Parts: sequence; C-alpha cells; structure tokens
Amino acid sequence: MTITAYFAAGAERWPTWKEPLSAAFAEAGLDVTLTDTAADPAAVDYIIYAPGSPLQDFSPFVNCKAVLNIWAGVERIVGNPTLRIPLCRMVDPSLSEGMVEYVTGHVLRYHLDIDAHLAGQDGVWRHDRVPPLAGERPVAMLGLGALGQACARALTGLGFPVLGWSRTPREVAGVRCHAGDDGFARTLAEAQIVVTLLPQTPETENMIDADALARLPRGACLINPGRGPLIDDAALIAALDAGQLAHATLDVFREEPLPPEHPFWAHPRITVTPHIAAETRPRTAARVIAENIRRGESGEPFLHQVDTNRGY
Ligand code: NDP
Ligand code: OXD
Repeated sequence: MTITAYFAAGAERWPTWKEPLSAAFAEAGLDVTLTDTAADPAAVDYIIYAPGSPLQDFSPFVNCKAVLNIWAGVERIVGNPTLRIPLCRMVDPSLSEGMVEYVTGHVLRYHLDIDAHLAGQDGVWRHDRVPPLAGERPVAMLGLGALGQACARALTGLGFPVLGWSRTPREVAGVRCHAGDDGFARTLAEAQIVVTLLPQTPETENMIDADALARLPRGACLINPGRGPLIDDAALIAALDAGQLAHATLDVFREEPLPPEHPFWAHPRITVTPHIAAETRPRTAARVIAENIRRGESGEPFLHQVDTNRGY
C-alpha cells in the first residue's frame, strides 16, 4: 500500500527537498507518495516538518504516525497541544559535520588569538610570548548530545582538554563529564572557552546568566550555536563590558533575524553569525527521514524521537 508523506516544511524548501526525498524513499525500497499539499489530512501517514511552517494544527491528521522534523531543535513545535503523535528531530551526519567545523573553527580562532593578529598588521613585531598549546586551553561543552559529543570528540582530537556537561551523567571518551548543578559550576570554573550546545527548554532558558558568567575564569570566551534564549543578553553584555568575558560568538538569537538595531551587532567583542553553524542538508537528511518511515511501517521504534515532557 502506498504511504503518503506530506511535506509541510515550508514552500520555499519544497523545490530542494522533493528530489532528495524521492531518491531516498526509492533507495529504501519505500512506495511513498510525496506531496506538498494535504487535501485529505486523514490520508497522511507522515508529516515532514520545519519550525515556522504554516501547519500548526495537527488534529485533522488523524492517521498520521509521526511528525519528522528536519531541524535538530524542536522548541517551536514540542509544546503544540494538537500534537499527539511521535515527533522526531533531525540527527544527521551533515548537521554534525557542519557543527564540528563551526565550533572547531571558532575555538581555534580564540585559541590562536587570530583576531589580534588580523588587527595587528601595523609593522610592529610582537614576539613577546610563547602561545599556549591546545592542551593548556580547557574547553567546556555544555550539552553532550549528538552535536555536543561530535564537537567534543573533534576538540579532544586536536588536544584540547574538554569538560562536558549534560542533564544526565554521560561518558564520552577523553572528556571529563559532569552533570547537575554542582557539575555546572565545576565545568565553568575551568573553562577558557565555553560552547553551548543545549536545546531550548524551560530548564535551559537563561542558563548563561550573570552568575554563570561570573563562575568562568576572567577573560574566557563564549560560543553559542545552541539557541538564543540560553543566554541572558543583558548579563552577557555586562560581562563583556566588565572584561569578565573577552569575546562571544553568537549564531542564534531570541529574535531571528537579529534586528539591525540590536546591541550585539555593534558590540566590539561580539561576533554575530546568521544561524549558519549547521544547516540540514537535504541529501543526507532525506535518508534519515526515509529510515524513520521504514521503521514506522515495520513497527520498529523511531530514531531520535523527542521526549515531549523533557522538551528535547
Ligand atoms: P541533543 O538532544 O542530542 O543533546 C542535548 C544535550 O543537552 C544533551 O546532552 C542533554 O542532556 C543536554 N541537556 C538538555 N537539557 C539540559 C539541562 N537542563 N541541563 C543540562 N544539560 C541539558 O541535541 P543536539 O546535540 O542534536 O543539538 C543541540 C542543540 O543545538 C539543538 O537543540 C539546537 O537548539 C541546536 N542546533 C543549532 C544549530 C545551528 O545551526 N545553530 C543546528 C542544529 C542544532 P542529556 O544527555 O542528559 O539528555
Ligand atoms: C536546527 C537548527 O535546529 O538549524 O537544526 O538550528
């Protein structure tokens, strides 16, 4: 019997996703009718979804078996009261690769003091110190999920001592892992560079507040590719202005696009990137969607199913 998959991830994405999805369904041996309209919601077996989609009322999709999100983050759908079927988030190799490149790139930028060298092309030969090696530069990874672990592995591979922090205790080879409130304080106390790869949930909102920033060694740097609300914006600016924090690289914001008048743009010690740390690439992500449909059809558990109580 034909399976119906409704692409509700935005009209602008349909042209680039249609072909990779069809190819992935064929590769998986699935007979899927892929459509970008749902004239008969009761006929839809799976919804392919993205935050910001016009689809907000899931109640007419009475036979739908799962909503398959093409983003890793689910904060804009997880609390939807009409969503009473499994929700799966995106975990795919390209997302992880992109995040690893973004995080290692910005960690190395801070570690090597690249900004100072770019700014110092003035004829002065400043050979006044031996720069530290990676092994002398502890990095904290807040969040040890799919992306946090991939980044932690890449950084340990480069020789950085990595401290990891998660909600539940985790073990990651080569990473000093902590959990809970006490673990948070211990992780921050040593970190010269902090990377936030936590989901946005009621528990993580404003996790990087004045108190957390004060726990860092003076002059630490922050990289946030997680979500904007993880950070208390005013506390961040105050910590930068006071020199407690040396620099911040921010990829995600409470409001996106970040409004032109937002103080982050003009701050001399903030780098803004436009939510590009890790993009979902249709070619690889389509295979994850196909695999989840195959699982749904054969009664196997879905991959990457969101725990709606936990919020991620
Ligand atoms: P995962 O769900 O795999 O991992 C989340 C991690 O955060 C887990 O280790 C989890 O702990 C930890 N965590 C959650 N809540 C808490 C808490 N209250 N206290 C401490 N730790 C907590 O997510 P991913 O790694 O796949 O993605 C992380 C986030 O990255 C996404 O939610 C999204 O917001 C963001 N993202 C950003 C992109 C960009 O381009 N900027 C692209 C893709 C994702 P535990 O291990 O115990 O469950
Ligand atoms: C995601 C993102 O959640 O792009 O996938 O932020």
